[in-house]
Amino acid sequence: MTTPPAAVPDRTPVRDGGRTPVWDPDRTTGPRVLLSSVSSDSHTWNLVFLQLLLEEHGCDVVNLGACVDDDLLLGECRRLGPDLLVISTVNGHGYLDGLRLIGRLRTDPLLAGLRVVIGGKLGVTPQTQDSHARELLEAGYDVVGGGGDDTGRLTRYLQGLRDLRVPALTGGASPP
Ligand code: B12
Repeated sequence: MTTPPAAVPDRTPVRDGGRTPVWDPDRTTGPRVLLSSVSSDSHTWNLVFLQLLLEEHGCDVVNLGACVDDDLLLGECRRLGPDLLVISTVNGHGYLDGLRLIGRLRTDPLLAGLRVVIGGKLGVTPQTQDSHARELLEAGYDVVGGGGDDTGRLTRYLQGLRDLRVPALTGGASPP
């Protein structure tokens, strides 16, 4: 007799009338992460990579995609109320876009306390990566990843967010 495979929670965000996705409270189990790029950046594989990485670490991800205008991003943060916002940017303008964005987030009464991480290729030369990262941290980001594949900082930060949601019951067992 073969053992049936363990039930895997369905983490797919549901659609809100065909528009952008929303989290279904019955299916959300991990930290809710809103993933986005900045307004100038059209790269997308970075976002695909990060979505998979975040999901592998138990997060429920809504991915807004590339070239996301600041107003749209702030609106989605207010509407969805994520536990964490992750910004990915690689086109070299991330430093400037990122500074503008965090300024708006930290001065918005509803979003000032939101956890925000940014990473990717922040500027156009590797030499300025560290100074850009310092400035972004001082401007209000909680974590800044930079210099290419710097996902370790993000995954270490995620460890601390693990307990933000109650784990879903996947079997028939009663809770103790
Ligand atoms: C494919 C590509 C494109 C495609 C994108 C197609 C698509 N659908 O995505 C096209 C042709 C459209 C494109 C356009 C441009 N591109 Co381009 N592109 C690339 C290329 C070759 C690969 C990018 C990629 O897909 N990588 C795969 C993903 C998985 O890796 P990644 O993006 O590097 O992300 C990793 C890390 O950065 C990190 N990371 C990313 N985000 C985050 C976030 C956090 C929080 C953390 C912790 C880590 C993290 O983790 C990821 C995995 O390791 C790179 C060069 C290269 N080899 O990297 C140039 C590159 C990114 N492009 C570049 C440029 C300049 C442009 C253009 C401005 C060119 C132009 N003059 O028009 C435009 C951008 C237009 C715009 N408005 O943004 C530059 C950026 C320069 C810089 N930052 O120093 C690069 C580096 C090429 C170069 N060496 O000059 N590009």
